[in-house]
Amino acid sequence: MSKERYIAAKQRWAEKQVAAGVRPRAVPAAGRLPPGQTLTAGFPVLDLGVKPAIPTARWTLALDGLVENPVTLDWAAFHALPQVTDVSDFHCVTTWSKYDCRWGGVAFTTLYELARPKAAAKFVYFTGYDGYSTNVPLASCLDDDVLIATSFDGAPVTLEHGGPARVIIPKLYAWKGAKFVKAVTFLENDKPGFWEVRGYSNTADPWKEERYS
Ligand SMILES: Nc1nc2c(c(=O)[nH]1)N[C@H]1C(S)=C(S)[C@@H](COP(=O)(O)O)O[C@H]1N2
Ligand SMILES: [Mo]
Repeated sequence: MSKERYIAAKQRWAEKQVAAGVRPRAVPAAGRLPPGQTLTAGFPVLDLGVKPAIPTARWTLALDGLVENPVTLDWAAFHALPQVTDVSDFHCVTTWSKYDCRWGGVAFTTLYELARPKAAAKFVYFTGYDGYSTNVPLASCLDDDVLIATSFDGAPVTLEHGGPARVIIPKLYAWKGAKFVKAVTFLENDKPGFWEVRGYSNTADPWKEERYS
C-alpha cells in the first residue's frame, strides 16, 4: 500500500470511531492496564510506511525554537550526555499495550537543561526523519520517565522501532513519541502534529481513553 493510502485508511478509521460514537468508557483504571487496552507479548510496528535509514554518522538531533541555547547534537555529543535507563509500559491507541519496556538514552530533562527554553515556551513539537510530527505540553515532557531512547532491552533501537533514536513518553499514548526523531522544538503556542490534525486526541491520556477528538 502506498504511504498516502495507508494514512488515508488510518484517518478514515479514526473518523469512523468518532462517527460510531466510540467514546471513552471512563472506567476507572483498576490496575496497570489502561481501560480498553489488551496486553500484547509482541511488539507491533506502527509507522507511515516509511522507515528512514539514517546512519548514526549522519544522525543529528536539533534542539530549537524558543530556547536560550539552540544546539544540534551529533551521535557522539548525544552519547556524551548523561545516559539513563527506564522501564515503562507502552500503550498504543489501536488498543495494544506492552509492559516492561526497558529504554536507554538521554532524559528529556537533560536536553531541557542544555537548551534552556525561555519562560514563554509551553509546548514541545517533535519532528521525525520520516516527516512525522507530534505535539506535547512541555510540562508532560518533564517527567523522569520521558526519554530520547537509543536502546531497547540493552540493544540499539532497531530501524522499525524508530532508531537511531525515538521519543518515549510512557504516560501518553505512544503516537506522542516520535520515532526517528530529528528535532525537538520549543513553542509558545500549541501546534497539532501529524495525527493530531487527523482526528487523534490532542491530550492522549490512556487512563482517560483520550483516543480521538
Ligand atoms: N516518526 C514516527 N514516529 C511514530 C510513528 C510514525 O509513524 N512515525 N507512529 C507512532 C505510533 S501511532 C505508535 S503506536 C508508535 C509505534 O511504535 P512502534 O512501531 O515501535 O510500536 O510510534 C509512534 N511514533
Ligand atoms: Mo499508534
